[in-house]
Amino acid sequence: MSNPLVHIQPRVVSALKNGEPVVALESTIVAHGMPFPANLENAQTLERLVEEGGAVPATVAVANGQIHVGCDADLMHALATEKDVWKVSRRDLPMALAQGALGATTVSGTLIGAEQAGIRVFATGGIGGVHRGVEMTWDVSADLAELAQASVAVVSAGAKSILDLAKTLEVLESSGVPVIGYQTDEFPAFFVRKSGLPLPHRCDTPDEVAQTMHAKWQLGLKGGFLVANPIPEAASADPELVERAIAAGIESAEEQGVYGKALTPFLLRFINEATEGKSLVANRQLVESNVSVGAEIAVAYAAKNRG
Ligand code: PSU
Ligand code: MN
Repeated sequence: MSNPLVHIQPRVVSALKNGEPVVALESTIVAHGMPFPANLENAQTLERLVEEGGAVPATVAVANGQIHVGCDADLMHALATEKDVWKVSRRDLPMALAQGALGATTVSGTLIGAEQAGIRVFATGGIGGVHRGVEMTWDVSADLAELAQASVAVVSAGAKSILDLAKTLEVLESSGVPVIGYQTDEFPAFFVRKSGLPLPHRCDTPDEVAQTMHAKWQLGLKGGFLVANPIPEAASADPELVERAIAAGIESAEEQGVYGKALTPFLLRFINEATEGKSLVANRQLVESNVSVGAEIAVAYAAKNRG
């Protein structure tokens, strides 16, 4: 039942066929989330961490008219270095495929690739959500709608406070996406472990998460999970430094008239520069932590499905 528009790497195909754990990774983080060469090093480290955790990595991207579930070294290098790599969310996917564009998938685009392939776990840094000032802009990331329909658990460090975190949680509740605090009772705020926003659900082990995934999908409920894993204590950034950078970034975006799909990459770049790379170090460490947790969850879920 393979779809000609979805190219799944052979080792991913065989892992899925054998019920072995696979972890999807996004490529927007490579093309638009970090500068070169940190982005390429990070992508390679993440794939290695998935392997060390006993799972098969599958970085999702778009190239030559297909969604690639699993990127080879050449494609990864192109994503990390080429100018004009498309940022591909659900909206952009048809045009990117039709035009044979080189595209980096956001959380929403990656969820589509993961679901097409049958991958149940996806690890990333931070998801998109409801932007601050939504009353004026109506800017709500397609990531939230996709989380409501793709049956995949996304491990992230919560979301950056470039977003309105409280409203982001409200939308997730409305659309029935469980947000699971991983070893925490609070929604983490990306660079920092706490946001002050309590979460109703908490799991302390990969097994508990796997059990919850199993319960949702065995019941036949469609849609995903957000597993919120706080940044490791030692990596967490100075909250004031970050908050100042974010506020300045939002102001600068307004002044320059940056909006729509350009806004998030603009803010990510702005914050990296304003914190003189401090945020980039924290960013890399938190993604690594999420990927390791993602591999553990994928292993636990695969074991549950076999047993
Ligand atoms: N937030 C981050 N890092 C990221 C992104 C968001 O802290 O790299 C990326 C992800 O790919 C996410 C996308 O899916 O930005 C959301 O973009 P938008 O806000 O345009 O939906
Ligand atoms: Mn948006």
